Amino acid sequence: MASSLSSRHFLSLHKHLKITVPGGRYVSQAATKTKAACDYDGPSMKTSVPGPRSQALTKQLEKIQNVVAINFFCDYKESKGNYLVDVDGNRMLDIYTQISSIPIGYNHPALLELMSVPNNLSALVNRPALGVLPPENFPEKLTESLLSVAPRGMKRVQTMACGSCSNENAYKAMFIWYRKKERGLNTPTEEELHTCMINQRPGCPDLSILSFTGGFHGRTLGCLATTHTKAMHKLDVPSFDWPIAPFPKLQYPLEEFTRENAKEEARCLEETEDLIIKWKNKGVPVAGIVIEPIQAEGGDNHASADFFRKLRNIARKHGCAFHVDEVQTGGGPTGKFWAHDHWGLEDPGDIVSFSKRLLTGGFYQKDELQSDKPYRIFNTWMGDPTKNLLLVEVLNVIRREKLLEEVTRTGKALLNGLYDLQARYPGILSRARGQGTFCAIDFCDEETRNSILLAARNKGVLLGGCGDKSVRFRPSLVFKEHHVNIFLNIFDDVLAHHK
Ligand code: PSZ
Repeated sequence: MASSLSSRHFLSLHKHLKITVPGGRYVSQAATKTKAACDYDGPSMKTSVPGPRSQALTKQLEKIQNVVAINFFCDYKESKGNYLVDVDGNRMLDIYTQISSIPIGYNHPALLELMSVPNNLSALVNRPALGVLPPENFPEKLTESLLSVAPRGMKRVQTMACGSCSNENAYKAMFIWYRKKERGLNTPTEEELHTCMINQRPGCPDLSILSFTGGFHGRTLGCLATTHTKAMHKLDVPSFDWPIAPFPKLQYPLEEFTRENAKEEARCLEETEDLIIKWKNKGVPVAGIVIEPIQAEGGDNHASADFFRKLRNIARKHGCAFHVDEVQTGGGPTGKFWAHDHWGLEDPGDIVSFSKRLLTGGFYQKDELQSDKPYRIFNTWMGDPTKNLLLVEVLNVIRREKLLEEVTRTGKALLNGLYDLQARYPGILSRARGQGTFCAIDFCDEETRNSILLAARNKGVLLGGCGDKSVRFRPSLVFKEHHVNIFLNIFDDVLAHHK
């Protein structure tokens, strides 16, 4: 499919992109020498993906596990910067980064150096039960890492192993907080202590967490009750009858549809408040509201800062805890460290959960959400202190290299590039959207999306799908404008040759 717009039009759309004509090639600027040392200079493909070695390994693993989701096998030693290398020697520009969880590229020298310090070896080989026997430097490393980027109004953080278990425990913290409020200074009754042991009321009270259509908060039992992305994730698993409010369905670009979008958001907020009242009247009050600042798995759905500010007020008004799930948005991809920083609130939430780019899972909480008794929010590992060591270095690199500013700049180039492609392939692409490099674009249908993703991968660009027919961009924070141009050129070729 050839470009339907003239090259001149193409140029005038986005002047700041360095584009040459004819053919609308996006020019890749050479990386500076220091950067090149921790990055390759482009994709390099030897076989189609998965190649023969990956296929052989998949057969081997098939005897041990379900392998249907395996894409290919990786050579993590050879991977570097923005490039993931596979076991067949293919080097791909990685714009998906292990489902959005590599903060500063593969094998960053600062992290390799840290792990080569002999003193850190004992931390690697002796994984502690952090809730009972933490190492000496644990408070110091938490202060240098997670607390140094704590959301406004939060001074307490609890680490956990993964995103799901962070949310699962955060929900428990909200329920415990809610019952503490209701009980006041009274101690639990004998009846409560007895009935909770047999999963009955009043010890196991009727309380709920309000979530949103299209939300994703994990796959463990409690989290799954608030996850509403794919039926296959939920089928056959018993769940709670908790309220599910509509997440706004906005039109993009957001700036062009402010009036329509504001109306849609007002409708969703009104329905949310109605549900809170309805569940209270049913005797199942909403203890907490959980929401992603940008719905990721659900298809990269955005809502305005105004929507979140109003929702936060609704939570406060009805005495519900407000849980911001930053598992996928946290750690800088939107151009601010937390996506909720874009809301401009002094009091953005009562709980903020994280994982992925933060390397360790966990959640920040307001003082009053902290449980009063030991072992109520607890498990064996409660995180992994080696991840805190690494996170200190990751945060140093983010600050030193001003990576959040870089993300904002790169994100603009990426989104403008997507607008260009969408204008040139209107039959295939639509709804380009994003904040920072946290971008997405829709395809005409799922089949086309999937076939273009595979074709792009064979040309050395690794991307992920989300929602029904979207492609999402989740590069690491060291993804620069010249990487955007490499992507745009390859994607343009793939689109031009489609069908
Ligand atoms: O298919 C899956 O299970 C996937 S693919 C991407 C995710 C899960 N994301 C995880 C995630 C998330 O995006 C948000 C907003 N909240 C919670 C989670 C759960 O984190 P993990 O996967 O670490 O349990």
